[in-house]
Amino acid sequence: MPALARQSLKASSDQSEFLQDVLHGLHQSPPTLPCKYFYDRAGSQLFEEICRLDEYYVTRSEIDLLQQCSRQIAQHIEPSTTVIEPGAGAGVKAAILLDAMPSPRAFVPLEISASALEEATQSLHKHFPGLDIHPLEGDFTADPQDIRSALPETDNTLIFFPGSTIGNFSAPEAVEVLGNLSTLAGEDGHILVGADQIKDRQRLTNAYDDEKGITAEFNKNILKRINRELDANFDLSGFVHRAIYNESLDRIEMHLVAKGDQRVTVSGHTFEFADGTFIHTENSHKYSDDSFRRLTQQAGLQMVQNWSNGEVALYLLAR
Ligand code: AVJ
Repeated sequence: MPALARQSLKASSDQSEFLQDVLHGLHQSPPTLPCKYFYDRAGSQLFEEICRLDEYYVTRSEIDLLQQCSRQIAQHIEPSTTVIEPGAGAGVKAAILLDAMPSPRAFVPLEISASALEEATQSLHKHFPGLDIHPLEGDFTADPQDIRSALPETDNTLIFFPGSTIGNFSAPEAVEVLGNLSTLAGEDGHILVGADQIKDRQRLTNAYDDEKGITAEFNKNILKRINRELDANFDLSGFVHRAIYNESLDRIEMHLVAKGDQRVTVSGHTFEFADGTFIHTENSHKYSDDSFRRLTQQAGLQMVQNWSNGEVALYLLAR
């Protein structure tokens, strides 16, 4: 019987850390909320819905690409490799990769959303009944040593980081994330990263401002969560979703724009948002091969091979 009992990394979904992050963010200029807090149960479900939208090409396109190149990827990977997937979501992409690998040693989904973690574990266990699965509840920005010590011993490690999650980070942060993943991968380890590519501006903004308003609901869900978990009183009808493409920084920015003056208390701390000002909730950076290669180099990693279908790219990196 594979190990299905989930382990937790210390302080991963700690309430006081959530409050600290929110207060700190709202004191910035412009006020900011960390996008990792999008993913409570409702937020994770809304994100799954986003992935099925016509406008949101990212997930479909990456699954397509992965199906096309998983055999080639697997050729670079030793037998008996442990695959660690930070932010595993529902585990659909991992299944494609694991299917192409000769004899994976174990799979470790690492997730801040307990419900998504549960779903990934169940579905992968069904697909691969013989595979050791070690679900780990926590934040992939945690100390790589802490993550390692919660895992079984392994010779080879592949860190699977698809979905353009890296896009949430600014260049210096992304370099730090890649550095942490490199430490987590260990000596002979590999990292497979998915990144979204720069493309037509209208397609980009449509992907983050869909017709049905699911992305708007996803964006506002963070306010709902703060109201519920941090004793706050955001008026949800007082903020409007906005997605803009920042050309100079090659990123989509998601904002919540105040409609009329807003006054909000969060656990006794008062914040004012004047009409038309906004809370910055997410960045989603888009890359060219050149800009991604620069990140890789700054993190001290080698690019082993890369694949693209003209929409999204996969980069196989090694130390
Ligand atoms: C999960 C970070 C890859 O940036 O495309 C989707 C999140 N936000 N729609 C992205 C997201 C709005 C998504 N990532």
